[in-house]
Amino acid sequence: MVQRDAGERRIVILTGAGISKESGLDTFRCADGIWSRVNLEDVATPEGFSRNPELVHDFYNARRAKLGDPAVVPNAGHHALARMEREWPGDVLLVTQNIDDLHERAGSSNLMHMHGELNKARCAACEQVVSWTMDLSVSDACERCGSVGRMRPHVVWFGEMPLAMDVIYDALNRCDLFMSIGTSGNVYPAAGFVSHVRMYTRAHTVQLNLEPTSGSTMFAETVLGPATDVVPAYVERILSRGW
Ligand code: BJW
Repeated sequence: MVQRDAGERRIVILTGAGISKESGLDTFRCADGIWSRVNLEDVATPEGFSRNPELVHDFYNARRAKLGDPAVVPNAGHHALARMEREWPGDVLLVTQNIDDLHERAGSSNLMHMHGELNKARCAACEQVVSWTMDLSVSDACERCGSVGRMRPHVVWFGEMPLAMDVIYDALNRCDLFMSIGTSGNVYPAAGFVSHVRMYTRAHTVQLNLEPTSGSTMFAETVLGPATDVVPAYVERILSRGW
């Protein structure tokens, strides 16, 4: 195999709810996680939104308000990934399943929100996406087409197509290192990225997570621990001596 120097070596990083846990945001599938309190079919499917849009708005309004809490700030894991993007000489693409904006606030800019963004809303009638930091309600009107009651959170629910998949698969196909951080690997297509990378590239694959997951054996390397410890340490290792 032709070895490429560091300036040509590409990194793709996938993050999930675990990286934001120590910033005060809940994960989904931990014992005290979001799905232990609400029924995902009610709040995270298009059918749930059609049945009861007020309930879905309440759910996302509460999470948007929590994200706006001054105590919720990026942690050492987010900052380490921003450092990786700044200091690694090759391409670094950060793909997050999270709808929070903690990666941006830490300074990451080459970033794809594959499950959408909490601080945006979308008109279901005309598909216009707008910045939205207040509560959303069924009486809000679209500023572009004027439809009332069609504004929804700009998030990807079960049965909907995740965003930017062409850009993401293109990066996965060309990467030399794939890192998966703070995700249980329960939700596809993100859960399938590691097997895709192993099938189509010779990239090194590493999982950084609090605990083993059902997909841990798919990774060449697993590092267990809280994101605020293991992510800065791993980034330091990559920047000082590669993988
Ligand atoms: C720490 C830590 C610390 C804790 N430090 N770590 C079979 C094959 C392929 C697809 C499917 C299939 N069967 C069904 C599907 C489709 C479905 C799916 O995957 N279902 C599964 C339940 C099986 N997928 C979809 O529908 C997706 N779309 C799709 O496939 O499109 C193609 C298509 C469309 C239509 C027809 C046919 C094909 C869309 C998925 C949308 C997911 N949406 C959600 C909610 C919206 C956003 C929001 O409200 O926030 O996204 S669900 C929820 O799960 C959220 C998350 O982004 C996502 C992933 O969760 P994540 O991040 O992994 O969190 P957790 O809680 O699960 O894990 C946290 C981890 O962190 C744990 O492991 C902890 O240990 C760890 N941790 N503290 C480090 N301090």
